[in-house]
Amino acid sequence: MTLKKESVDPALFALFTDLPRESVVEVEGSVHRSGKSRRGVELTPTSARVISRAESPLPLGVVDKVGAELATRLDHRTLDLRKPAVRAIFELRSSLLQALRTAYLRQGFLEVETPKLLRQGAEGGATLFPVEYFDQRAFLAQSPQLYKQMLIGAGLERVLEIAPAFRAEPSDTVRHITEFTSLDAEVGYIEGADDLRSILETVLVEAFRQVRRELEERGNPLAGDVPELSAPFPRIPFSTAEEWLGRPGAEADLGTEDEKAVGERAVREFGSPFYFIIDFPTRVKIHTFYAQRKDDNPRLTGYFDLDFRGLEIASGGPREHRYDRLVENIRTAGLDPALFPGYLEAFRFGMPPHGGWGFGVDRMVQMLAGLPNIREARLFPRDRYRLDP
Ligand code: AMO
Repeated sequence: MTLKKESVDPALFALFTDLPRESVVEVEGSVHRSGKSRRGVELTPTSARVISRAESPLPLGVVDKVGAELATRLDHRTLDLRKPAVRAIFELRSSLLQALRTAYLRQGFLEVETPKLLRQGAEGGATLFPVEYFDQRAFLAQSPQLYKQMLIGAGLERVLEIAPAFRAEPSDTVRHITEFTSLDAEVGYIEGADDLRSILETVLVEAFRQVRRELEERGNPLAGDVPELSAPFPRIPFSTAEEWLGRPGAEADLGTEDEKAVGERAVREFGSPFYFIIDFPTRVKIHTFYAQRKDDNPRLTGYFDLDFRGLEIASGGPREHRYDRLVENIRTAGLDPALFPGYLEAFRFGMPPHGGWGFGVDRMVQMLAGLPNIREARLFPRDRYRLDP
């Protein structure tokens, strides 16, 4: 809009100069081409109506170059989201979700929704959120793990769920939040973990191509950050990762710094942003009672992580589909099989070999958009301290 004092009605000129930034106005006027404006057109107003006058001062600048602290930005998120650079992240997120969904459906997956109010968790007691459920105690779902497996027992063969998952993560890190979006897949009649990995690769190669194309069409500045992928992704045995870390045979899970160090080496050696860490030892996955142990080497599971440039994005593997061994695994994990009646029943009346994975959408957006903190990848993030807005 051009506001030259000499070409605009004085009352209108006064209205605009007095109007606080970010107010909503309806303007009428004449539009003409202009080489000076960014959009190539300028508007000379003839009348204006203030629809919503913004309060002043703003708690957070929208057009200012000066960066605000993340906490301030999240406290005033509706203003923060007006910034084009922030909006670009959520265009990427929307495009990624859509592209992943399309790619999975093309592979024959059925999209499902499972309960988020549960009697029992699947991912360990430490991160369960209890909920008062009338006169019973329930928990928020940490993952759809048990239900996606039950649906394989129901004969659905390939299921996909994109839904919130809740974890009472007490630690304040840049890669953990208490409410995240998990993309879960489960596949029946598999022969081994490679069947799972090859579906995951195919889906990601296709989805990334689509996201990049869409963002380019929209002129989104993040388009160039979406890499062209090629399958297969490198596979690094867990034991090799431990050798790289200088602690062969330690059989301890990889911490944040370990993942980063392995990531640097993997990307350098293989030149692929994605790589699998395969064959996790049983000792590392002991709490994951549903993970199948290898028959020929019970010290190993066929479990894998999928990492992207040093951050775990997904994890999964073949499940234990044999009832007796599953019950034994539940006991070994220190749990009572009686806590899982509905789940275990699904294994008593015909359950094919199956497996799947959980994929963290927020971490993927964080990495693609180059965000230092996972909170920036969600519109209204939740963490140990943040419940508002
Ligand atoms: P896991 O616990 O490894 O596996 O979770 C799968 C993926 O979900 C993401 N994720 C998180 N993202 C943000 N904040 C968190 N607090 C958080 N916790 C997990 C990560 C992780 O790789 N049931 C299994 C999956 C399976 O075997 O199918 C599971 O939940 O990106």
